[in-house]
Amino acid sequence: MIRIHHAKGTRSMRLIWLCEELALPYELAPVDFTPAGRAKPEWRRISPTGKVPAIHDGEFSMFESGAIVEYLLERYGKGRLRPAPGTPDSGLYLQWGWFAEATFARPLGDIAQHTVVRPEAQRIPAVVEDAKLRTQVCLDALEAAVPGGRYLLDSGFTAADIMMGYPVFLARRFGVLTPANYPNVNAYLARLETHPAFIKSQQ
Ligand SMILES: N[C@@H](CCC(=O)N[C@@H](CS)C(=O)NCC(=O)O)C(=O)O
Repeated sequence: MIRIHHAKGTRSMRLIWLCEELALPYELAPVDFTPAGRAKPEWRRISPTGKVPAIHDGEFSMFESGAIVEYLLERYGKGRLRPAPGTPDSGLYLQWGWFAEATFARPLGDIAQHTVVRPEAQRIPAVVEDAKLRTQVCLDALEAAVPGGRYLLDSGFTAADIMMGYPVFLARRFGVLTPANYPNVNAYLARLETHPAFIKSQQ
């Protein structure tokens, strides 16, 4: 049984979403997402930097949401939700999955740190303003990639869309994506939100 260490509204939603799409059985282990909870030695043994998510798959445990997505696909995917390795489509799949976490989620992480995660005395408003500009550059890139709200790959929905759903969702939560800007990204998010597996991931 896969155990997903989960806190609502965090990247653990990617793993719930993936397991739901693949119809994999899983259970949720709630994480205490307070600063004290993330610092607890028992949580640091599972996630050394205290971040969410992590999983257990039997006795095996790992952290980093994108790596967990790939591991679950390798182990249980049976070729679903990702193109065949070594193909150009696989290159695009990797490009967008990495972009979602390594590029797009970075400024959003800065906004999160300086609006909700850190104690108020440690928040720097100028960091938030700069991070919003960097988020817009990523939204510009995505706007061009999902005309009419299509999925990232011509072949259809893949786990790259699961990776991307999280920063798009955060961009909306932080008010950088609004109903009035980025029509293609809004249509893309609306499309993702029709997935029953996405709805389950919001628990
Ligand atoms: N690259 C990591 C990022 C993990 C991450 O930053 N998680 C956030 C929640 S979505 C977190 O735990 N933030 C608290 C912190 O930074 O201490 C991943 O994809 O798992």
